[in-house]
Amino acid sequence: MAEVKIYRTKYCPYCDMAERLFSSLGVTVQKIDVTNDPDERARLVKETGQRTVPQIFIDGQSIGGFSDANALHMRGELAKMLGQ
Ligand SMILES: N[C@@H](CCC(=O)N[C@@H](CS)C(=O)NCC(=O)O)C(=O)O
Repeated sequence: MAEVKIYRTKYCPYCDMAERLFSSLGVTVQKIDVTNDPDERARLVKETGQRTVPQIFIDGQSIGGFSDANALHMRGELAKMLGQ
């Protein structure tokens, strides 16, 4: 099973939707709350080029936010990335 990490903030509807999406696929995700961690947020911006949360990684590879993950899911590509 692939390792999924979701960087999120405390009050974040898109983060909640991302967690629900992976949960619906039976995947346990590692949640990293960066609400009070500006250094980690800055590192994420540098790594992903995106300023929003969630930022989702599958086996260390950035796949973007919820809408990106959902688009992969709709195209049937997310399950493959998850090794399902
Ligand atoms: N298209 C993005 C939208 C994400 C988004 O707008 N997230 C909000 C929080 S729910 C955000 O990061 N707002 C800017 C901020 O908190 O700095 C996605 O689907 O992940």
